[in-house]
Amino acid sequence: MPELPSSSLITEASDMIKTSGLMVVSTGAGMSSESGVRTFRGEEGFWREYRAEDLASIEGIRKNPELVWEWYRERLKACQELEPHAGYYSLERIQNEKEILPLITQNVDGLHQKAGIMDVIELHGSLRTASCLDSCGAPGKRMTEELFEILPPRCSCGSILRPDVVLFGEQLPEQALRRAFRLAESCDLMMVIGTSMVVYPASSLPLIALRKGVKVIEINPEETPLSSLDGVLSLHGTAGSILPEIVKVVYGE
Ligand code: BJW
Repeated sequence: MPELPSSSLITEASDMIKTSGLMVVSTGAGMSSESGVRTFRGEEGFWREYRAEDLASIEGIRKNPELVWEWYRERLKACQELEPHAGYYSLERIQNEKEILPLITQNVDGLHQKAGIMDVIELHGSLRTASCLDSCGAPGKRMTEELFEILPPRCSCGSILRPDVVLFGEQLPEQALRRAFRLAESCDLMMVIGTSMVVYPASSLPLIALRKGVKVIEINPEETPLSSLDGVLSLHGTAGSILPEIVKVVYGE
């Protein structure tokens, strides 16, 4: 069993949630790790095995499209087979009990939606579709098994397809980013779960909230650049163990 933070810290976080108005949740790869999705950084992360620039960049796709598409094929297969863990259902419960609050995520795996969480703002896109690397204007294609029969998959114009995720150096989807910034500026509590806080601009969201005097609850087994900042209640542990404990205290069951 993963270690839990002291019950007084869980109570403190629960009180903050109970008394908050607009609470915003922002998640990263660590949210999915107990469902079996690999994170990017850290001991078990993808970037221990691959170079980020080889896989998560336009140059990487152009240079070795087969390698990049094999990686996405494996990830898509895993995501389709995996199920949300208890922490997702805790977030869904909080979302339903408080009011329908949007949830901001850097994840592309669709697990929040699988758990019934609504209004998910996907900052880094998703694994649902792929589109022309050369932006020919043809409609995007759904990422299904057939798409992976011949690698790399191609657009009807003959160019290579690229997954509709945000790669390094690319702009984030404008509307999603605008909504996320607006929420960071207007919320009165933010919960940040399972991100190393190193990838901009997602990493700036809690900093915006803190600058406005808003408290931030962080859930992460490791220290991050956020953990020791003033205004941050840092709960050291995993999403799958801490979130159900918080829900128990907030809703008394
Ligand atoms: C648990 C847990 C459990 C484990 N419970 N927790 C210099 C040159 C060029 C660019 C830049 C530069 N300096 C800065 C930039 C900008 C760049 C950036 O930030 N780079 C940094 C790495 C330095 N950002 C961008 O390029 C972004 N675009 C942009 O800024 O546009 C404007 C611009 C353009 C050009 C120049 C400058 C500005 C785009 C970023 C796109 C990121 N893309 C990826 C791949 C997405 C597609 C895909 O998934 O296939 O997004 S990379 C990867 O990192 C992925 C993630 O969403 C992202 C963040 O990772 P995350 O979620 O934080 O995961 P990890 O693995 O890092 O951490 C997991 C955490 O969970 C850890 O802390 C664990 O402890 C914890 N954990 N188990 C709770 N059970």
